[in-house]
Amino acid sequence: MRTFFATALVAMVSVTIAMAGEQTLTTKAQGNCGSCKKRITKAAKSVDGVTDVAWDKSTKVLTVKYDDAKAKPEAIKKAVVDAGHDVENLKATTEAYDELPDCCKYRDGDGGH
Ligand SMILES: [Cu+2]
Repeated sequence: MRTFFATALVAMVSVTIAMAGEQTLTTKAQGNCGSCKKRITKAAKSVDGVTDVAWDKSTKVLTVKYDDAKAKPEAIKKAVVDAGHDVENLKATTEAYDELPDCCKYRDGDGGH
């Protein structure tokens, strides 16, 4: 019985270690269309340690899986903001925003769709 518990404990600890590195960041990123999606995804993926990125055009929800030993949520958000897309609590600079094609301008009063 003692061996069983020891084995179970070792198994649990191993699983915890294996999962420790992977984190999920969920935030919102502003955008309109398929090219926004590409741009946002590409920006987030450019951060070292990011393993998976998903962005939903209609809900604006950005989900990023990353290895927290390499990537930090702030760095991921900054990469997206630098590409011109506002995220929760962080705005793109006017310069970065102005770089966006007209169809991708998501701020009010900028035309867009
Ligand atoms: Cu767009």
